[in-house]
Amino acid sequence: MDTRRALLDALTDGPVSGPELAAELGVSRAAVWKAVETLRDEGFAVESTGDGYAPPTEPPYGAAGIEFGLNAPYTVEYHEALGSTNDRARELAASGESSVAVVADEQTGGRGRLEREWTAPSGGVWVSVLTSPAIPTSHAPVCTLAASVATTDACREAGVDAGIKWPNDVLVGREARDAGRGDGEPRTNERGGQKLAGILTEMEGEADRVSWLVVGVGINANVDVGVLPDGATSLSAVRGEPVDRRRLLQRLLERYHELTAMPDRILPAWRERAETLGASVRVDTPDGEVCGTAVDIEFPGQLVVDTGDECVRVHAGDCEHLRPATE
Ligand code: BT5
Repeated sequence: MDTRRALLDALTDGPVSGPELAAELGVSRAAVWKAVETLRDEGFAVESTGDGYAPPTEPPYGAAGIEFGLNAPYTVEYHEALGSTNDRARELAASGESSVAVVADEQTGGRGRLEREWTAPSGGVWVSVLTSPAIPTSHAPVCTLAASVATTDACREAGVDAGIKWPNDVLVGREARDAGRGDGEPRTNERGGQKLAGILTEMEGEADRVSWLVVGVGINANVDVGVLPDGATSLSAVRGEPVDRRRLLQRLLERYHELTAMPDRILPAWRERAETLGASVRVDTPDGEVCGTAVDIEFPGQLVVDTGDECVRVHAGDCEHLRPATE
């Protein structure tokens, strides 16, 4: 492990002295000091106290701040602005890197599926996680499902009742919509069912093995709804106040790591959070339109739609909820 990351990890448990750390890591005190300076250069204001080095009270939204206290094995690469974090992650994959989360405050060329544009102004959480999972390429869609669950959970922890729309959207969920109904408080109702986040998964590999996989997640965190396309909303708009992006992103990364390490848990977790299941849907697929009731999700990610005549398995497409599930 590099000294910078070891220092960040050590600081999580409170102040640590230079000599202690040098001994623990088997590096010189000068190397420790250099790591402290590197963190300070990144805007992570390590303090020198009588008890040793202490972390800043409000870690910034940057590489060191996001890695600080992060319980997932990713190195964070942070940019103020980038074309697309997925493009940068693909570059890193080409140079043989893995377990990296590329984060940007703003994207100038954010991409959705099928080369659609993704609006990504400053204030959102725009991240691409590069990994090399030991799975066949045909299983890769399950990683998108894991990312939707992780995103939903991170949004819920931020106090917004989010739910999943197959295949890759996170919306303001059903309960938030219902809660806002008829009580003179239109904030959640008005934006209910609207898109909070989207996911773009890209990969390369041979049939029997993924060589790299990039899961790009965009969450409209602290974003003014006025700059978003119709049908979109943000966490700050729903909450009425900004969200802690650092915590949101850490939770997302931790849940994504947890779930991908235990693939058996992904589908059950997805089902519990899905807005699509039970809903009447219209899915635009490469082979035409499928209409019916979404009844289940199957490994690694196909939606089962009961058309009334038969159950059709849909592997890819754009899904519209015509009527939500009634419970
Ligand atoms: C997605 O595509 O929803 C995938 C979005 C993935 C974005 C992340 S951000 C980090 C990483 N880097 C990238 O360059 N991309 C990923 P899709 O299902 O095709 O939806 C795209 C459609 O969503 C657009 O055509 C717009 O209608 C709408 N849209 C665009 N920007 C949006 C936003 N910020 N919030 C909600 N909807 C948006």
